[in-house]
Amino acid sequence: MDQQIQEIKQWLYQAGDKIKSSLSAELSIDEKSSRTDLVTNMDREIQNFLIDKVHQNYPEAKILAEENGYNELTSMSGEVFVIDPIDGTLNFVLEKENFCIMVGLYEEGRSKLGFIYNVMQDELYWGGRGYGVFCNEKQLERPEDKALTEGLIGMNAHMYLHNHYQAQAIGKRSMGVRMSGCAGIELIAVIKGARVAYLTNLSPWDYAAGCAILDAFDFRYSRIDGQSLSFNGREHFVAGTPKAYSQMIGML
Ligand code: 2AM
Ligand code: CA
Repeated sequence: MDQQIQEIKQWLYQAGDKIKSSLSAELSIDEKSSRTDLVTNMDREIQNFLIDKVHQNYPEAKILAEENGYNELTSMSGEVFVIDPIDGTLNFVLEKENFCIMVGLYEEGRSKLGFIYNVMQDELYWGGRGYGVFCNEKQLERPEDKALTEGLIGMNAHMYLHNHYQAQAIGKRSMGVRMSGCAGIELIAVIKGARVAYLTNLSPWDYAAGCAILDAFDFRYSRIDGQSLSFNGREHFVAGTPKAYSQMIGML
């Protein structure tokens, strides 16, 4: 297992180096469902790189990933690598920072390991049940179980603007609302104790790695109705410290 962790960390550092060395080159950008839903040549290149690594090292494993027709699986049985090659593609294109590479490893639908690499900060957060949580080589303490009223909440801008699921009342009850445009960065903030919760609308590759890390701390996450995530299509998503999560589920 330790060898597996080192191996996957190396894939992510290598993928990050590819992105960093491409930053001065011109990007090829395509629209997917709308003018704000983009895919670049780097999303595709990084996904292909990570898929090749999985195929070479884990030929039996299944892959669920955002681009190139890998975005659906009929079931989460067996060993599954869930990959988001660039999480926060709009930030990548417009800011050249505040984006992550994410890999989650699941076995029979249960989280095993999660990796979220904030490339420009050179911070690789990883962990899993029984392993604890680390940033690069440094082990992190489990953050204090703070209530919603005691901390900041990350939120999806669209949900806050349109007050979906009482998002504005939830924001008011917290110490303040924050929006980064990158699910990985929001989930890292919860893992570090910088925020107490995250309320949004996500696809499986946006939440798989973060949820595996949250499991190491026994923090909570689910669909907004409290049901388990399906790993199939976009879902309204809530995560947080046990206290903040229960308060939010009571309000949603
Ligand atoms: P992505 O960059 O990998 O698409 C932005 O609020 C966050 O939500 C990002 O992590 C983004 O991931 C995710 N997201 C998922 N589906 C989205 C969509 N259709 N439009 C915008 N962001 C989306
Ligand atoms: Ca993505």
